[in-house]
Amino acid sequence: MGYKVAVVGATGNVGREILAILAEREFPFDEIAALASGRSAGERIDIGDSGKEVKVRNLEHFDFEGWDIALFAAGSEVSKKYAEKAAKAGCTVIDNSSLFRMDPDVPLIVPEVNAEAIDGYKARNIIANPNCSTAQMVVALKPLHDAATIKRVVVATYQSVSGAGRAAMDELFKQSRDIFVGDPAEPEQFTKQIAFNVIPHIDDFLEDGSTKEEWKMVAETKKILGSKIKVSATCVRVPVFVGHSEAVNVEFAEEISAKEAQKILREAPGVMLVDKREDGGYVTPVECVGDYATFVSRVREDPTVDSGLSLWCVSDNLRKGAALNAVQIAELLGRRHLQKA
Ligand code: 11C
Repeated sequence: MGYKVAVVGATGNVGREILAILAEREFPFDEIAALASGRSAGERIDIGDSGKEVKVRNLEHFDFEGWDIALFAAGSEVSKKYAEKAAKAGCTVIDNSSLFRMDPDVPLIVPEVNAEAIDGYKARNIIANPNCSTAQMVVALKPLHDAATIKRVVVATYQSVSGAGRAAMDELFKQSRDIFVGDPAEPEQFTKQIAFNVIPHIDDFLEDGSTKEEWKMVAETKKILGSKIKVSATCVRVPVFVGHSEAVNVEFAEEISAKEAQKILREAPGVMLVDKREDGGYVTPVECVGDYATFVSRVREDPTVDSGLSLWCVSDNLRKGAALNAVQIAELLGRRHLQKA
């Protein structure tokens, strides 16, 4: 007997990846409900490359009772309206939005990093998935934190447009073409031209001059790795379709050399170290698309502090940053709490 799994936002970037990954990883489901707004209801949608498809159902009229797990990937507004309803009906919610992440009664989980924290999910029957930029960074940092205790992280991100949704991907495509052929290219999804440019602004501005995306990286990293870690983040949108990159500088309490860090990262769960210190001996976003790993490259000592390292990490933001992590949470939930005979 398998699980009855609902995917909310099934027609979006992350929803489609969730369906693909459920199939790829042979998640033991008996039935999948692909849920979306009334506009998409009735369409047929592929369950990845499995050869199976499912009819999209209208979320508004869906009854979550009798369903085991709901993976929400339709943004905070939809989660606000339906996640608690699903959780109260007995269906455990794994939510991709930022809505519940900082709720003390909702575990924020990256399975390679803080699997044990999932045990607190029963308070609300909801588990939160972190922001994509946070997820890949904590996968890379956790084994180094265990080895030498991280004091401070300074990170600059290079985030792909897929993080902003399908319309943002279309805008990068269309704008690139328009600029190439000399047509006017007005920004719609972004505040400035994204093609052949970079934009140091993701999500809303906060009073202190940082953005909400930067705040998420700070607050979520503390919740997952420990509140003593100081984080300073600058989040930047770049003209890449899929794959977020991060330049990370880390200061440690104890000594750790680049060689030791490479050895640790080579063995770390969820990490793929590609660090050849030669032309092309590092990973770029186009190479990580469709993969599960967080790729780490360019590990080197930072001589400006007592014990510091700099590194580069790259991951598929729609996978480890969202859909894959959500499915891994569902697998963890199944192993620890929702066993099926
Ligand atoms: C982006 N990281 O790249 C965002 C997308 O809090 O889950 C995910 C936003 C979130 O635009």
